[in-house]
Amino acid sequence: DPGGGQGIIAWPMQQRAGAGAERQVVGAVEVPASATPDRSVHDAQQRTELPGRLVRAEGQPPTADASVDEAYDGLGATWEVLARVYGRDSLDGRGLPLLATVHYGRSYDNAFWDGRQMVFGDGDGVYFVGFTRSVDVVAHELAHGLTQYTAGLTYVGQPGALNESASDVWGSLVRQWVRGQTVEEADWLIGAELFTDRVQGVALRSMAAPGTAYDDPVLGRDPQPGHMDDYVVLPHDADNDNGGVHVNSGIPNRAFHLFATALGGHAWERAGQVWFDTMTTRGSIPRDADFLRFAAATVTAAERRYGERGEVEQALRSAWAGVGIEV
Ligand code: ASN
Ligand code: ZN
Repeated sequence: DPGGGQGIIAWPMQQRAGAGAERQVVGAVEVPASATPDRSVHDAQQRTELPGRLVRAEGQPPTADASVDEAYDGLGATWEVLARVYGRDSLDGRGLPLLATVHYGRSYDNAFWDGRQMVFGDGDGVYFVGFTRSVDVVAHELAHGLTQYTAGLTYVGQPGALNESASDVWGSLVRQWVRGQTVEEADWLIGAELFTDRVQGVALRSMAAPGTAYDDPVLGRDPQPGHMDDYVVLPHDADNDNGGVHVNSGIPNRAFHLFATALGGHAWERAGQVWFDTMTTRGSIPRDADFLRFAAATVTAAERRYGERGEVEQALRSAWAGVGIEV
């Protein structure tokens, strides 16, 4: 395959740790309206030394480089959602500076969070374009940092798939917020801008319909299940995506989609708030939480914020049941 790894994307050799929208405030607001993010975007100039050359610091004007500006804007959108919607100042809740590097490596078909910063490849140009094109992918990588500072979910097996899914949830929420979309208007796709025309597929993943994002002679077929009956059991090693963390994430992804669409409106409001509370409340879930443990914690979070046996809890239990998890 073009990436040389298993499946559609070359996962890094060693696993790294780890306009028009209505900006409605639904959570506790702890971030002053005057606060701003602290972004810096670097250019690796096709090499792999990090962070590379600083090309755009906070407050500086757009550059002539689309990758730099897409990364800068994507970091900004993610920071805005965390701050304005959920009242959290950056990944650590204390204004952590946001670092990104673009033009990482040559024809690099991926993006990642290395435990300290986001890194984006340009894609090979044959199957993939630059990985900053999709704002949800920028937010996905940033969200790995949020998970690192909060729930700390171990990146293997079910907790790993929950870690991946949480990044897709934040990614999609940021995409929807930037576009001002309701749950019905949203496409629920991750990486919809990353494929070249040659690829038979619409995106890297679909949260609404896992397993249907692509089916291509070269890239293969989207391997994601959307129900526990189809859970993919893989060895828990790096050659097998740490037990299919990017595969089985389809199950909690679809649970979130079912939950958000049952509630209607904007997904970042009640549905997103329940996921945010679950991920960021100390002691809510252990680092090695499995799907059932996580699902139970979302119910607790929903009860705390929206009351017991209400509409939100009802929608949530039905959503989990819809993917084969009874809580
Ligand atoms: N793009 C992948 C991700 O963020 C890279 C990785 O860490 N396996 O999940
Ligand atoms: Zn990820």
